[in-house]
Amino acid sequence: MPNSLKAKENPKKQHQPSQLNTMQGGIYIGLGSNLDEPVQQVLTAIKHLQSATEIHVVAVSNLYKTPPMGPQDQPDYINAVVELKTALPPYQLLRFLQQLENQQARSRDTERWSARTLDLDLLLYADTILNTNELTIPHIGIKHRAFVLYPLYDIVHNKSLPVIGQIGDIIKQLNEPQPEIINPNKLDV
Ligand code: A4P
Ligand code: MG
Repeated sequence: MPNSLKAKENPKKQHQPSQLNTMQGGIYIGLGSNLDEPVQQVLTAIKHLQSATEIHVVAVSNLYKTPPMGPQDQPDYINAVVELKTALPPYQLLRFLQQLENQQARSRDTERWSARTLDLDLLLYADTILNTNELTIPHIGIKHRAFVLYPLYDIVHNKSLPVIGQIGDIIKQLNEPQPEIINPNKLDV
């Protein structure tokens, strides 16, 4: 499987080692878009994460073109996963992600799993387990979705993740082909 892209930090924002030490690591965010130039939507969201003061982006996966889960009368998605460190606790991070979705014109008055400009899912927050309406961690879909597992594998490889286990093993059990990797320079999706 392919290597992940190197995280490019915003040169204007540099975290001091002392700040990084106080941030929680092992946090993974799933990004998805299938409206209004999805590749650009995902790249813009990654840039916003990279420039947020409270967030340090550790790694970025490849971008994948994936068939829609849910209603089939919608375009293919672009999906990716980002690994973070952050000073934000889980609910504050969720609210921050929802603000980013809103900034990128995310509409919420639509059918479940319908097309969207940007979806940011909090997949894992270290070894935290939460089961509330507002926030479920680990995200409920991780183990069943090729569009989450393949980009996650780009970043974690064979490392065992808390609560979830080894992504390579889960991918083998899922038995779905690797989605197509989209080079960000190729914008014809
Ligand atoms: N919520 C609970 N836990 C979480 C979490 N871990 N991360 C709550 C993010 N949100 C979480 O989310 C609905 C509610 O889930 C929020 O109010 C939040 O408090 P939403 O983003 O507003 O709505 P949604 O995304 O339409 O709903 P849902 O059920 O979360 O959908 P998914 O699981 O995000 O799936 N096909 C492909 N190929 N690629 C995709 O990325 N994505 C979806 C959406 C459907 N089909 C797809 C893809
Ligand atoms: Mg969602």
